[in-house]
Amino acid sequence: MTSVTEITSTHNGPQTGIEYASRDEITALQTERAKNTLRHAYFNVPHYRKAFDEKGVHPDDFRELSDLAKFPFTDKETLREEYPFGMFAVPKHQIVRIHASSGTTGRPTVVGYTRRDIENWSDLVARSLRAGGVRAGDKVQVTFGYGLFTGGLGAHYGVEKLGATVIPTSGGQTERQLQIMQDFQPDAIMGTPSYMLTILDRLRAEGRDPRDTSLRVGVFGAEPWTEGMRRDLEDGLGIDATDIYGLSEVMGPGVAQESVETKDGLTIWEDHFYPEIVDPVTGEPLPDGEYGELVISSLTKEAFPVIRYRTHDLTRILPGTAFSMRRLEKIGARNDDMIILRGVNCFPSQFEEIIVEDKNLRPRYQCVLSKKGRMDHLTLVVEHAPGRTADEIDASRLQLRKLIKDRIGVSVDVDIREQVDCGEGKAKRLLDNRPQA
Ligand code: DLL
Repeated sequence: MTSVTEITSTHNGPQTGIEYASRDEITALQTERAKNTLRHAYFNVPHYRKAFDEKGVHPDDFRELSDLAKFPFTDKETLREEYPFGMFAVPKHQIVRIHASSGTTGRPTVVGYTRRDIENWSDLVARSLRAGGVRAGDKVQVTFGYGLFTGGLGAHYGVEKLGATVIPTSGGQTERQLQIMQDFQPDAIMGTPSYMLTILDRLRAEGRDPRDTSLRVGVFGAEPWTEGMRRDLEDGLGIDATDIYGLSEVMGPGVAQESVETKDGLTIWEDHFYPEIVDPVTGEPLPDGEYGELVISSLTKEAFPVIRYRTHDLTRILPGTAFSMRRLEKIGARNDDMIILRGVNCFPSQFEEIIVEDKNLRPRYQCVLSKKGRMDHLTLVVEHAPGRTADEIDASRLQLRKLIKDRIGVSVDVDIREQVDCGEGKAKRLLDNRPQA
């Protein structure tokens, strides 16, 4: 058997152009790598052995990619049960880095990386940045948080790998970010789109023209954002803005990235990840083009292989355009962010799409869930643009309520304020104030 280490090594070093390979080549590579990963997981992680055995499947049952559907899913719950290191597939001394998810609910999930995992991750972030229009020699300000969160360090190593200069400002301290931006003249910036909006608004508040910065491109992700938000950032800052996707359990940023040329969804780097879309309720695999929950299997990871990981992210798979690898449609929602109001399912990003149409409002908002009697009730708290009159704000409140009713079919209260604090990292869009059952 070829070891995972050997097959990984064929794609280290300079770009081989795999992202332009033929579908047949990609399929052959994925098949070989999936087979190795299944064996690696089965023979080195007790959880996978047990889960495969219970389902009556063995890595030898895998012959082609569609066979993957016979294997059990992995979910966050499993990773939590194995806290902290139970899912690691290599001896402890081979782990060179540990990251963890924030763990706002329950225990965090912990992921480990070997030296080669870090190399692959850096390569993929470098590839993502190149697709997003960043070039060797550029200076890149990284405003993702540094620490256990994968955003900061993941981006950092990718920038260096690309041959660009990293400016590791991490998140927050907006005044300082602006100062550094002015003094160091970065060509590109990375961060959450909601934090970039904070930077944009602060530039305006200081009377500076945000289109006059040195920035040429922005690569934003770690949370859902709409086309309207893209327009706001691109027009406001005079930059090209693209979307980067990833999740700590699967690697971190750089699992998928949008091309600056096409801006039509995110190419998933299929030489390292195998995507599936499944029905979120039944778990049945769905064909390309249909909406459902994204499930990802890693194909080269050594320390922390993941088999059919349920991301809870809702999207669909589309054919390649800028690259031969397939795309994910921009991820608008997670199924656990779904709000059900009198039987109507809705997501925070649907409200964002309407908010960005109104020049009196800023896409800084929160959905606050409460109870009115026995019914769930939603108040949409939104920030208004500076200097708006009481009449303008009133008109926007009525208009927003009406558009939400007309387009989404739900009645909500709208509360427009001068400031809405959504945090400096990932924006917290949903606040559940309902009494616990
Ligand atoms: O957010 C990794 C990351 C860092 C991605 C920086 C991109 C940039 P986690 O904290 O584990 O990892 O959160 C992963 O964030 O399942 C999605 O729900 C959401 N998410 C990440 N990127 C996007 C995106 C990082 N581009 C979870 N669009 C994922 C929409 C995103 N949602």
